[in-house]
Amino acid sequence: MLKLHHAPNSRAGRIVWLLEELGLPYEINRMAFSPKDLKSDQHRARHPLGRVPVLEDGEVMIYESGAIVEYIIARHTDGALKPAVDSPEFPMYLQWFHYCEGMVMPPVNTIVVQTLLLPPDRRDATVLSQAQKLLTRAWEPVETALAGKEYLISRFSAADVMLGHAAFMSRRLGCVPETMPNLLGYISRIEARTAFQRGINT
Ligand SMILES: N[C@@H](CCC(=O)N[C@@H](CS)C(=O)NCC(=O)O)C(=O)O
Repeated sequence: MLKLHHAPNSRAGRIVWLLEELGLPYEINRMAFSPKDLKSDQHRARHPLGRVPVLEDGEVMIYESGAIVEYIIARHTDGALKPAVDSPEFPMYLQWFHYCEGMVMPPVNTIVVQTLLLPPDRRDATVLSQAQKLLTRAWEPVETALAGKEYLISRFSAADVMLGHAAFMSRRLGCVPETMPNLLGYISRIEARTAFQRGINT
């Protein structure tokens, strides 16, 4: 059975969400979001940087949330939640799927570090405000792309699992401006999905 190495309030929620959307059986190794669990020798043997998510599938051990999503779709479905390679929607599917970790999550990471993880005396207001500006700018093309659409392509897809989760996290950090109604509506639709709720509440 698929085994997900997990910590709460992390990108591991994306994988729970995907598994729930697909109705696949899985088990969870629950760890605390703390160095004691994540930086243990046992977990570093799964992920050298001691991060989550990590997926175990028999002999396979794989990390990077996007790679895990691709892996599950390729090995455990017959192409669910992904347009066919020759579909006109395939390029945009790929773009938004990778835009998540490529463009959105780097400033999100900085904001988390500068507002939650660092002790107050080590936080840097300039670094924080640069990251907030970068993140707002990164959402602008998504706001435009979502005009008149429910999801990133014409139906719910794994690109939404990636970027939708990042949008939810950004909103939680107070970094989705009220001037982006398409994105805010999109986040509400994401939040209404039962599988998503399981993903973030696991
Ligand atoms: N690009 C990686 C990022 C993995 C990552 O940074 N995960 C965070 C949780 S969202 C983590 O494990 N942080 C713990 C730490 O940095 O000690 C992915 O998408 O899986």
